Amino acid sequence: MQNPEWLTRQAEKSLLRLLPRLEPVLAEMPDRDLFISRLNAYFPTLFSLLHPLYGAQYDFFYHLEQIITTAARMFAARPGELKALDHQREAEPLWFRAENIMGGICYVNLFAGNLNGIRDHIGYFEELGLTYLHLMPLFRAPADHNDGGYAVSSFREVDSALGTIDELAALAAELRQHGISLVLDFVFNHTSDEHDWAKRALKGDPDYQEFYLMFDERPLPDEYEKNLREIFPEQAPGSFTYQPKLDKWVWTTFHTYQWDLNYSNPAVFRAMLEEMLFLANQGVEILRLDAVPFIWKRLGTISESLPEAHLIIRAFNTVMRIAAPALLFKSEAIVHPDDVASYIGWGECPISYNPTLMALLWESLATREVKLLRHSMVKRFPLPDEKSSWVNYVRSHDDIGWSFADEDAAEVRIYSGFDHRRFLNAFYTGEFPGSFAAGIPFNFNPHTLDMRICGTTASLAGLERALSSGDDTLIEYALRRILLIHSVILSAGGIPLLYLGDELATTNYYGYELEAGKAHDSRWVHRPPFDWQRAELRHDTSTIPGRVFQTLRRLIHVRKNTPALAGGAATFFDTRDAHVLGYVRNGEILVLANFSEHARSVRREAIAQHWDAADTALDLTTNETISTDKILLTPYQFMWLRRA
Ligand code: OTU
Repeated sequence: MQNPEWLTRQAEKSLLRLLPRLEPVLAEMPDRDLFISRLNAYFPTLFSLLHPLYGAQYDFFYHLEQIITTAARMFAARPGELKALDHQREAEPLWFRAENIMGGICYVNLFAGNLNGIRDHIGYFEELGLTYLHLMPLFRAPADHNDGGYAVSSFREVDSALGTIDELAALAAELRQHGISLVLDFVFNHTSDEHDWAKRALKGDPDYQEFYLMFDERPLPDEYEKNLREIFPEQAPGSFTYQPKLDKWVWTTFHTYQWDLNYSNPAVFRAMLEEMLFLANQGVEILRLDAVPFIWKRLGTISESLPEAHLIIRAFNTVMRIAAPALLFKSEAIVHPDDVASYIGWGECPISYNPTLMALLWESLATREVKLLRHSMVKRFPLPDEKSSWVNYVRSHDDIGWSFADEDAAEVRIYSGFDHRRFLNAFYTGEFPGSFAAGIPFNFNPHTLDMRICGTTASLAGLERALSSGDDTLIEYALRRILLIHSVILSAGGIPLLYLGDELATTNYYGYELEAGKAHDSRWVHRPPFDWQRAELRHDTSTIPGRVFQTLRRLIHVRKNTPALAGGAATFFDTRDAHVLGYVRNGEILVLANFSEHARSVRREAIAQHWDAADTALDLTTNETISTDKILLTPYQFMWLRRA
């Protein structure tokens, strides 16, 4: 590590050397002054991030020049409309923390066939109140094996079955006119083995072989593997794949056809920067950075969340501030909560999934106790940086992993995280006696006995089994569980993210077992084709989809019209009832949530320290006024209370 003054001096010198060399690009730029002023402002930071990564290479300055030239060219190509958005976001950088921000996520083909289909359904997004739409990977990818699009063959071409890149840009603009920001994945840890770079590498091009991590012999991969985690032990055991054409082993953290990029090569950083700016210039407002922990490797370590991974993301972010400042990063790290938090911040990823909350909502439904959820949130909900936000969700397109911290569990006298995870897996696969859930296993690892869970929200919450039992009480409980966990993500601080289809209480889709390319991956059980016939029932609250849809819609409406639900802070506290979660938002709204199928009550003494209770309060979720002396909660009831 160089000392800071030395770095500052080197940065100044480098910039002076760089500026004249940029002249050919700058000369064409009508708004060159803006670019230069941003470059002046951010170059020292960028230099201080890139130097520890690449400074020791003899041609560091060459790469620096390439990186800045890329930024300049992509800035020059940025459409005027998006430059206007840049100004707007710079003036209001914390727009994403507002109470009215509401997210939804879907696959283009499964939800609406293609990009034009998505356009046709903008009305549906508006009906729900969405302002943020995450379309899952929609780029060109191998036909059969593509990990649901997470094996990208071109970051510049939309899968031809879905549409074209121009249609994507047009869609982004149209969504924006409707107040909806487009969110896309940036799968930047790896490319598919059909990406042009991989193809060139396979043909023997040494420059492109340097884009990936390749090994001539097995001993080194073996040495690395001593410390690596297997992500898909069933479908893709190990972390390296032999390429007979090259007689080399290629690093493949995920599937054999997903080749990890080599970020120790600055040419990879530059090339991926260009792809990222290309997407920013199509009108994407938020990029979900996929699998952030894995982008840097070092022998003798687990090669996850190494310091260099942070430097790379920060460096990308800094270039965004120069060339496309409207763009924001969202991190996807489903790891120990300390590591999740390590990516969050204005200079790195201002937005992050909150997998700890997600997993512990399910943990609380299984145990009917909120102690681990409450304790973990007291410790971990506060954001490390004011200029950031959680994305709160109840499930995603991926499996559910029990990524809570064992030390948090021990602190609430759950002494074996291992045993607790085994219980949760038994519960959510329905094996545990009395379980309501109909989940299915994902990637059982016989060595570690680790396993994750798949299933739609409705099936995990008990609706599937309740419907087959025909028992009205069980059906009622299942619906209440679905609404309960959504009420938390809608009222805790951060962006609520709804997996589209869950608003209709969609149960598991077993048809995936018959579909080529899906059968081997049980995550497809919770990625059902969107059922538009079922959606028709949403207007009729006497139906199950109608009940869930209209209740969620109402909650979303309340959330969007309650400024006290903005921002990221929530004060979690002990309600003195083991089953009732409680937190206060911005000193104003008291949220209570009963995680059991029994009536519970919370006494005024338990809340008085945390919330200034009057004798009566208004429950914003029902518009009913209640007495705060002793607050009664029916099975699975939740309340958002404001002083009457
Ligand atoms: C992500 O998930 C995506 O969300 C998955 O759909 C992809 O298959 C995968 O990357 C590869 O691109 O392991 O089980 O800590 O846990 O990135 C899902 C991060 C995953 C990983 C996460 C990964």
